[in-house]
Amino acid sequence: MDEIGGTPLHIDLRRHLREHDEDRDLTRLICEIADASKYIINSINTGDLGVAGTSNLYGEKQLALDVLSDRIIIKRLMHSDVVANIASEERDDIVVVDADCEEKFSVAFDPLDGSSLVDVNLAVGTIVSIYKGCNLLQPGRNQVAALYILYGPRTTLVYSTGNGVHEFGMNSLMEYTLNQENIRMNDGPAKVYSPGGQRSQYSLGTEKFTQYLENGGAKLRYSGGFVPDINQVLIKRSGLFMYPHLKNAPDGKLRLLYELNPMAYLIEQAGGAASDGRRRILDIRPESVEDRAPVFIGSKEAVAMAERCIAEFDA
Ligand code: FDP
Repeated sequence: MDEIGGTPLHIDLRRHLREHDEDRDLTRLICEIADASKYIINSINTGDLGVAGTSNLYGEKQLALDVLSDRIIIKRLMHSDVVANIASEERDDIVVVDADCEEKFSVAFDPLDGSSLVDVNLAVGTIVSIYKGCNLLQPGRNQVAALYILYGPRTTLVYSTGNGVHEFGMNSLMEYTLNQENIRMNDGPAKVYSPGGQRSQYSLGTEKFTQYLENGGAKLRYSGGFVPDINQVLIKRSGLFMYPHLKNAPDGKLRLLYELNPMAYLIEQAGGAASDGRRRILDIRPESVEDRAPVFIGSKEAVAMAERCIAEFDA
């Protein structure tokens, strides 16, 4: 951070993107999403928490806040002039903004992940995945950027465009200023773990892996929200989140396009790993926007051990 006369000159998100020579349109797109988050925060703080009366593709009840957050982001994306196709976890169909798409970006996003936590006032977040061109159904390794915004006691934004992972905090003027750049995860065993799903439904491989984590001294720290749980792994530089394949849900719960790909991109950029238990998340080719996959994500060592346990016990 620059110093002028001893006063730190904070680097805001736009300046950070510019200084990293990011494509002008990509800078614009990321800043539009950052701007949209200000309205989402306002809605979280003041909005209607009641059920909207509609359900999404997966038959889940939508809270009014999900619908609102989706509309806020879609509107910004549609008017950004740099977006071709949009997939939102809250919509059944892809929104085509511009058929002339080669030079534009396509965006998949979960406007308010962890919405079942809204009524109990726990942390929730927005997750965004960005591709160049029109195609949203391609392996996550082709993403050109990913980011999440965590609405916790503080609001933070974490992004990567393939040149490291950077964290920003929202200040009192509602600007995102740099907290830390080039976040790198530590080598070594996971210090915390966040296990999604019911343990009675775990496969033998996942059960053995859980025992390995516990015997290694990892502490259970599960918030119930994917964004805060991943943020914990990243900011603590160590840890493991899983939502594994379950006996009653072989594909787990989380969605590849909206949740797993962007988080896998960010965690890999920070030196971690993400696997469905057998393959790298970013190598999975999605067949539809609804695809789900099991996930083991975080410290490399722990993810490798999860794969070993699954190969040995879940054959
Ligand atoms: P939610 O249903 O509240 O939106 O994929 C969404 C998610 O929350 C994640 O944020 C969270 O990690 C997971 O589901 C929690 O699932 P369980 O309800 O099965 O614990």
